[in-house]
Amino acid sequence: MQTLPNSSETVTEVRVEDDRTGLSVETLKRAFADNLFYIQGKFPQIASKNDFYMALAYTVRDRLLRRWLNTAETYSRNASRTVAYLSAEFLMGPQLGNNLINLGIYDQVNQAMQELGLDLRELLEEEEEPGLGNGGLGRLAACYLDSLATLEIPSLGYGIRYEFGIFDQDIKDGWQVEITDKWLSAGNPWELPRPEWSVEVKLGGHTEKRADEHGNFKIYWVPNQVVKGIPYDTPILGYKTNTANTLRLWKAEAVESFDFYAFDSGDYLGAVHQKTVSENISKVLYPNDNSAQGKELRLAQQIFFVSCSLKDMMRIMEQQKVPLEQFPEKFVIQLNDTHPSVAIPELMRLLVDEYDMPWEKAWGITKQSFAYTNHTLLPEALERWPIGLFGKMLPRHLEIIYEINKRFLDEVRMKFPDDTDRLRRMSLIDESGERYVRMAFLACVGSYSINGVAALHTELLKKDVLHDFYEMYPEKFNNKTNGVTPRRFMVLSNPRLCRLLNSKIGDEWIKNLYELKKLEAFVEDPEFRRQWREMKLEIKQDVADYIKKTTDIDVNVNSMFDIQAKRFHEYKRQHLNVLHIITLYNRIKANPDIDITPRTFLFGGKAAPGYYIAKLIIKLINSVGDIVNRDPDVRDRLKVVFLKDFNVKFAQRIYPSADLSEQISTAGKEASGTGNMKFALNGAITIGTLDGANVEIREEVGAENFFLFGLTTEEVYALKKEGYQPWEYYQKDPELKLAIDRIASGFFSHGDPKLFKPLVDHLLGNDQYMLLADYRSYIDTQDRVSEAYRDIDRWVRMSILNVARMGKFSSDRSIRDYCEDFWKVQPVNIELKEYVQATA
Ligand code: B1N
Repeated sequence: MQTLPNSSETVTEVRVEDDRTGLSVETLKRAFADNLFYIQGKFPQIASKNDFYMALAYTVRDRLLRRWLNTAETYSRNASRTVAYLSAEFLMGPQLGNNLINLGIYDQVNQAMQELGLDLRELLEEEEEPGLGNGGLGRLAACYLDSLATLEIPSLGYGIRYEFGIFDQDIKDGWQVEITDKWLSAGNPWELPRPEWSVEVKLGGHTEKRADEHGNFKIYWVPNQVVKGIPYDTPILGYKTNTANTLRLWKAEAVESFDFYAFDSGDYLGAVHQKTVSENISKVLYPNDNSAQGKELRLAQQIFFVSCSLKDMMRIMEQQKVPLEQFPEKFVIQLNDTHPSVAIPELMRLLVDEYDMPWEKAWGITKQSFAYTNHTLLPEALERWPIGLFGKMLPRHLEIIYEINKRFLDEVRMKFPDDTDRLRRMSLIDESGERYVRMAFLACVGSYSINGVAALHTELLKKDVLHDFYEMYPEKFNNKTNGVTPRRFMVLSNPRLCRLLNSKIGDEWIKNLYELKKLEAFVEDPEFRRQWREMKLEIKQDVADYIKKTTDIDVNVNSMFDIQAKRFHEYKRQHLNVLHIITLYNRIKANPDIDITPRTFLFGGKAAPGYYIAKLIIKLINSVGDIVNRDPDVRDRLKVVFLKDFNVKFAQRIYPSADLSEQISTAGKEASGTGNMKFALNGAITIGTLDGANVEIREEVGAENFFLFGLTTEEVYALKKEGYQPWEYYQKDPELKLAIDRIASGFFSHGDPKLFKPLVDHLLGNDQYMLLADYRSYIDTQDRVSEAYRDIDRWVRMSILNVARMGKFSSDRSIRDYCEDFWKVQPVNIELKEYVQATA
């Protein structure tokens, strides 16, 4: 017990160090035992693994809370300018390990658990991850929250607390089977509900023009449904800072848990039904990556979380006594794609209808508050809402969009007189057939900044999808190449690599990833290369053990681990990878003694449940694996493994083990990619097209350390234009022909030629993603990869240089760029205060 300077005789003051804040092994052990007893209500002999996990999670949460409250108090006192990151998805992954790293107490906790006879790794495994996202877009939001906190930037993540996140994937008979993700069933120790900050959101109904009490005509929205949003807060701690920001996710509930009126009138079931309808809004994440569904419930989700978030920002301003006019000074709202873009008309509605602000003033505030990130060029992923559906759910917002559009088209007319075709092209309403609201265009008009997520992607936005908007507002366009957090994807996931790095260059790189450059000095050191090689082998052995345990397949750790792990989509071309596997297999069948570099092909990833061809590609991989893995001619030189249920937890396990990273999308289709960065940061060499951030990765690591193949974006466009004939490639290339014939003949489907026919027809028919055009270049490049891998010392050099030169791809760099370029927000230092309790 420590006495403080001002303590008197009668009052003993104790530091609240102790069990809720202390970081020593002894204190951690005591706190853990205490939480097991008082929160889980268990004694060790009867505690389950989940009880132990929960006790540890609460022990860690206690240590976050002091930083969290200090941070909130500081922001509130300073009324700090704040980034509000609006995203329909936050793919956070497990929280415990990351919080241990960021608190800097991983080793202490590890020891504490050991001394209690528990295994920290097992407890980490116990956590059910919050999978509230599909893939790259949702994971990017999570990496950005980590970097925002690490850089001490005041920020709030706003999203939806889906009861069911992305489905769990099982594989039955080679096919994907979806299982609902009940991530909340064992309780979530990381969140705090804040019912006192609940808000109401209106839906449906109609609008009316009526005189107010002063006789002025106003528009009133008469909704036919009201739902309540309840915020659930999760602390987001920065790496070795005191900053703990907030992720605020909204859960939907019925306004009255029981509708007494309906009950009185006898409509008991109707009343209960209304409750179900409300709760459905935050029930489940839409499981589509890179495709828009146009479903009513999805629009309800969007307006729901957006309206809750904007009202929450207004509450914060009121609490901090910041006048509403200063909205753009207090907040910058980053729109993570168009999913939250209905925020633009919603902010207008709040200002004009609810705060009686004149239109011009409200519009001035709105367009200074929003910044829009586009994440895709795929036409099927660009959101557009049928006018009928939109107006039925959001009648007032539709009127507001019409008004925005009218004024916007006047502006266009002014800048480009007598250009009616341009007006038609740029209108926020697509009138070419059934009428739609074009959300990307709305986001462009309502934002002061528009960015793509990799240099090439931004150029293509300017040239193509948003070309007219670029001509209209060139000053709004800018690039922000994606990044990933080295805390989760190196420190936490790859301790062996980190130990080796730290032994050579210290640990500054964790906060300043460009420090990795210092590794280059060691690339000529044979002892270092030996250590590097040994490290990789150990990691591969772990993964091999895992594969054996989960699939019963034996893999050779000296074979090249060739990995493609990402969502399944035709444009990502997992089936091009399969064509390579089949080609190697065919070479072995033609000449069983052929000298081939042994490879283990690993696949992981989910397909959208309604995406038939993507699911068929999963089935194809498993079918090819069944043949290749069992064929005695192969003599274990090739193995094909599909690892089910690729999620964040699993990704962390798999990235470190890769020798080769497959980034093989059709040029011009992958906006950025972030898996490409995670692999390279863990020492994999990339085989890839000039697509997304691959272009910049290659620039950084050097062309000699990157395996490039395939058509460029321009070549793709040109070939499409001149009339691409996949059939000709098939006819001209015997290896290609044989590979496709093998699939078509039923060789991999127990003689059934029908099973994979839809896939074969796609390829030989129009081959939208140009696999056949890129096949030869891919195969030849893979042959060079195989050659390179035989010179393992050369390979290790390439691996080291990849890691050394990947500094650019930290999400810290991305976030710094956002801050300096257009968020214009400064770090705020958080002092860690000793909370002092006086006891008599
Ligand atoms: O966003 C990532 C990029 O690295 C990827 O290249 C890109 O494909 C991905 C609708 C999306 N773009 N669009 C989506 C997700 C869900 C949905 O309902 C679209 N995901 C991306 C991060 O920038």
